[in-house]
Amino acid sequence: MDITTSIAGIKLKHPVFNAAGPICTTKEELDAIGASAASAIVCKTMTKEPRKGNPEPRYADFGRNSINSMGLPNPGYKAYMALLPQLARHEKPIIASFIGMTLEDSLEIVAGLNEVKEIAAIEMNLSCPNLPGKPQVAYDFQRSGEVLAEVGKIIRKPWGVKLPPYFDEVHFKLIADILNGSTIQFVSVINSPGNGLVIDRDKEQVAIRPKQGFGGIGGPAIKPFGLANARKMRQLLKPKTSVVGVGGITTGGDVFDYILAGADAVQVGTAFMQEGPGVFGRLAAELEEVMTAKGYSRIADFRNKLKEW
Ligand code: RRO
Repeated sequence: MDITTSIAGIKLKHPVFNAAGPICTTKEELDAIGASAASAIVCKTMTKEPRKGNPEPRYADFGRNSINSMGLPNPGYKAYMALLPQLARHEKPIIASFIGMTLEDSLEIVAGLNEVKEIAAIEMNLSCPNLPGKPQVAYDFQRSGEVLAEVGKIIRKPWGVKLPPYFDEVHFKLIADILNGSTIQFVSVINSPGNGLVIDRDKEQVAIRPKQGFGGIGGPAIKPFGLANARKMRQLLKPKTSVVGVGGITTGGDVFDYILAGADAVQVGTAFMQEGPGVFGRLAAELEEVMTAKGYSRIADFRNKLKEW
């Protein structure tokens, strides 16, 4: 059995690693991912300045799903420039996630990350749903094109973007055209669909405090949208652009589905939050079980081979 894969030319032992977001902010948290079976380490999306994030409670589970409005708590990019090299001993690719509040911020962060040799790739987050008063850049197609062009001029690492879900055929094509005109080598789809609402019925209250209870949704509830966006990106992007599927993965069967739909690898958010770092090894082992049952011995045997009627 060979479940190796690659994204943006970077080899991975298997397709399963963590999504930027849950429990990947501090050195201890990142070391725990390094020590786990995850095939890569992604850090919490970093900003130019350190941020405390939104007021608590800002994360809640509902069944196997989640709602969050963390508001980007992180120690800032300079702290990660010092911290990420310390993860090199885990001998797996380190992926730095960042977001700029302005284009100037993005360029400053990228200039810094360029200098850190231990960073294998950079994921630019265009889709944080939880900043009060700040729309998601990826829903503004013109601005997305401008940011991709300007960052593309200076970035010196393999890089990609984290996108929100799109729900309209026209929007899939618009964003794909912009991405195909950029220098990105991978997309991660999807970020948590924004502005969901979860209610605690006993308390007759919203589940989280920020933004009147509105937040990004994770878990199996969003898997059909994650799958659809991964598939559309695979169909519309240049073949050499890698697709990383994210959204609602809780079993090896879910990993299989994403790869069948065209993903090269997958990231896990809510299930990692709920289960801890053991989730990565469990999902990789379960993927092997699904492949064995189906008679497949390599990822390429079924990647992007989803049948239509
Ligand atoms: O920190 C957050 O509130 C957050 C971010 Br940056 C993101 O990209 N996605 C999300 O669900 N939460």
